[in-house]
Amino acid sequence: MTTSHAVEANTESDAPPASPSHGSGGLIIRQREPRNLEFPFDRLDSYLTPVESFYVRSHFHAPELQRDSYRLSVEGAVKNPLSITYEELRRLPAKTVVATLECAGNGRIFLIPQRSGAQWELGAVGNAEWTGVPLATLLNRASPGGNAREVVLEGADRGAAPEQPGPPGQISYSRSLSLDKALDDVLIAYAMNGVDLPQDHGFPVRAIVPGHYGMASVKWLTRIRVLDEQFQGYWQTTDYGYWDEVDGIPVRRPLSDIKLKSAIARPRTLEVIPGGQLYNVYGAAWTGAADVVAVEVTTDGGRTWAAAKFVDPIRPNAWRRWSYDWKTPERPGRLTLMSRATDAAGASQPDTFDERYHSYVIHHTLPIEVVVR
Ligand SMILES: Nc1nc2c(c(=O)[nH]1)N[C@H]1C(S)=C(S)[C@@H](COP(=O)(O)O)O[C@H]1N2
Ligand SMILES: [Mo]
Repeated sequence: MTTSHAVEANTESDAPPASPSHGSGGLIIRQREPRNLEFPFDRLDSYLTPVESFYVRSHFHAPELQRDSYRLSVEGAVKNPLSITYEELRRLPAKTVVATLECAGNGRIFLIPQRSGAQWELGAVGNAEWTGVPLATLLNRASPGGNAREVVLEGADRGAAPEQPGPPGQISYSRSLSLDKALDDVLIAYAMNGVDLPQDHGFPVRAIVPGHYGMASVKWLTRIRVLDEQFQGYWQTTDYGYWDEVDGIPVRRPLSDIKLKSAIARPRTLEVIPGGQLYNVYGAAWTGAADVVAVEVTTDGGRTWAAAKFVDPIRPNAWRRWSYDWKTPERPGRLTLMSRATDAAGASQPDTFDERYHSYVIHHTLPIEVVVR
C-alpha cells in the first residue's frame, strides 16, 4: 500500500477552482464533485484544525442556502411545531464546544482486501470549536409528545441514492438520534473556530453530535422531525450501518459512537529517517466514550511498546495530541511503527479490524512502515 499517489494528486495545479477556503489548506482531493477532501494528517500541528484544512465529506452537491430565506423547522411528534429564521437562531443563548469529527470511513485505505468507497488515509478527521444553540433548546420549545423516541435531522442536499437497493428518485441526507442523545449535548451550530460555517461544512447551520462519527453531524440542516418510532432511513440502514448480532441472529444497526483510536501523523508511511538520532513520533488520539488516558508506541512491529506523552489535556469528545521521542537504530532497514490508545475504562485499541463494520469503524492499530537509512 503506497500513499505517495494520493499526495501527489494534490499539487497546486490540481487544486479545485473551489471556494477560497480550499487550496490554501492543502487538502487532498479524494473526489472533486461532490467535494471530498482529506486533511494531510502528516501536517498535524495544532489542537484546533484550521477551517481551511478541515476535511470535507459530502455525498451530494453542496446546496447554496441563503441566510435571509433560511428556515429551520421542528415538526413531527411535537405539541408546538416551529419554524425559525437564521437571525432568530443567532439570538438564542449559544454554547461553544470543542469536538473531534471523524468520518466513519477514515482509514479505509488500510483495509485488505480493498473496500469500495472513498480511499481515506488518516486525515478524514479534525478537531474544531463549534458554536451554536443546544438542540435541547429547540426541542423543549417544540415540546415532544409523550411517545417520542427519535429525532431525525435532515439536510437540504439531495441526490440519487448511491447504492442499490436504494429508494428511487432523489433523497435527502438524513440521520436520526435517540431523543435522549438529542436532548443531551447536540449542538445546532453556525460557527466553526469562531467564523461562520463555510459552505462545505454546512452553511448556514449544521448539527454537531459530539462523540458520534461524522455522519451524524448533518450539514445544511433545515428540518428536525420528532418520531414516535425508530427511523429506518437510507443513511443508517443501507449505508452507515453495521451488522450486530442478537442471540446468534445478525441485525442491522446504525453506526453511532466514535471508537477509541490513535493515529501517527509523523513519520509518514515510507518516510526515510536517519539512523542513530532522536525522531519525534507525533500523533493524536480520540474516542467517543471514556477519556483517552494513555498512548503507547511500538517501533519494532509490536514486540515492545513505550509510553508517549500527551500534548493536550483531557476534554470529552476532543482529541489529544501526543508525542514520543524515538532513538532511531543505527542499522538501516525497514521498520513498522504503530500507536495504541487506552481509555479510562481500561479498553485498548484492538489489533485487528472488526469485519462486522465492513468498510467503516477502522480503529485498530495501523502499521506505518518507515525506512531507516
Ligand atoms: N447534509 C449532509 N450532512 C452531512 C454529510 C452529507 O453528505 N450531507 N456528510 C456527513 C459525513 S459522512 C461526515 S463525515 C461529516 C463531515 O463533515 P465535514 O464535511 O464538515 O468535515 O458530515 C456529515 N454530514
Ligand atoms: Mo463520514
